[in-house]
Amino acid sequence: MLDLLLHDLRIPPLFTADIRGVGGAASPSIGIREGRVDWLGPTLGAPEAARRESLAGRWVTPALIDAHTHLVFAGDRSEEFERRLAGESYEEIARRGGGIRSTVAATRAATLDELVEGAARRIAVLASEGVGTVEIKSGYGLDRESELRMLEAARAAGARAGVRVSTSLLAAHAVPPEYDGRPDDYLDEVCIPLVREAAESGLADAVDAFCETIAFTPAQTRRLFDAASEAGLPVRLHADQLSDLGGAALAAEYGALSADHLEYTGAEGARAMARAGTVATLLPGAWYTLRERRRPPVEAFRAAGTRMAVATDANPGSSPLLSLLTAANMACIHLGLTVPEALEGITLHAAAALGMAGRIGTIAVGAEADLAVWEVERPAEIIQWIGRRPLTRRMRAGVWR
Ligand code: DI6
Ligand code: FE
Repeated sequence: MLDLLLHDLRIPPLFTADIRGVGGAASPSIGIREGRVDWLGPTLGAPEAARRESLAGRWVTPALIDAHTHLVFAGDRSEEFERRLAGESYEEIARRGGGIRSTVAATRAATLDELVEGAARRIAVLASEGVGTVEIKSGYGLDRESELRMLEAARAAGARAGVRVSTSLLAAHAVPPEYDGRPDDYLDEVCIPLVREAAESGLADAVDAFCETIAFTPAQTRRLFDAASEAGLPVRLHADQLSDLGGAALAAEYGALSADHLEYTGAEGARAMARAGTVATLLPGAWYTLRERRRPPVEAFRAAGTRMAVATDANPGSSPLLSLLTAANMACIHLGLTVPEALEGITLHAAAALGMAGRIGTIAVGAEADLAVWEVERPAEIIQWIGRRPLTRRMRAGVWR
């Protein structure tokens, strides 16, 4: 017997393709048991349920997934925002000790409680738009204690906000001041031991790095990824954001879950990612905020069959964006995605980017009952509008939030 049967609802074809009887069914319904989707099919002939609920003909999608954020941090970077408006570049500010490093100083000084509080508030904003799962990175601690505190804060903030959290250890985000000019020592003494510790404690679900001229070289990234492989943690990479260092191909070589940003990635990198099953996570919020010109090679991803996700990259510097729907809209307007591609990018493919395909980001038997219900005539309206908030309800593991 089902716990709950949701009926009188519509499911976009994108999410019913593999489900026999639902795509074509005039009146599909979703059966839920113990927090998971247990049954899908036409309402007529549905199994018995303890409770039945009509959704009054509304559209239902999987709850949305934001597969790349830096939501745990302290401090404020609005002064940097103004400096960039006055003409200074992101790289110049970073080289002068601002940027990521200024958030590091504030984050190191913050308590666990302060970090949880701030992150939970930001997660709640994403959730109010229909987000049910968020990836959160460390990377503003850059020492053992502060990085672990960030990961702990990410988990606690998710629990407080009622959202699933997937964590990534991003100790290799920047070189901290005490290791100035000694990035390899920082890797050997802090990042690599942390990979092992985060794997053993279960605090990190993956390892991430910033492979860039202002951060870590491909050779340093490889050393970190070798440690991750040894520790049994999957990897993802901030790749080819500001220059082409071959980051996409490097990520693919390590079977990365995702490579993210990718503005400078070429067709060869796109093909390597497709072969490895590495998801291309597009981050139009950073592209917009930094006024980038160069666009990620969406055509090449399509041609190669590289799956594309869309995420906010929410952070206090390069992407102060707490709206996944706005990111999806920007991915269409600025980067050239179609509406179905954008919808897949914040559900199915975002789940793949987290190594959780089949479990979230889909409406399928066996998947978590993480759902979003929308007040729109057509699903495309979810992506079309900015600031409209078309969500009416969100369900997590079978419970309305
Ligand atoms: N790329 C980004 O977009 C963020 N980190 C990264 O490696 C920016 C983080 C920040 O500016 O604070
Ligand atoms: Fe990022």
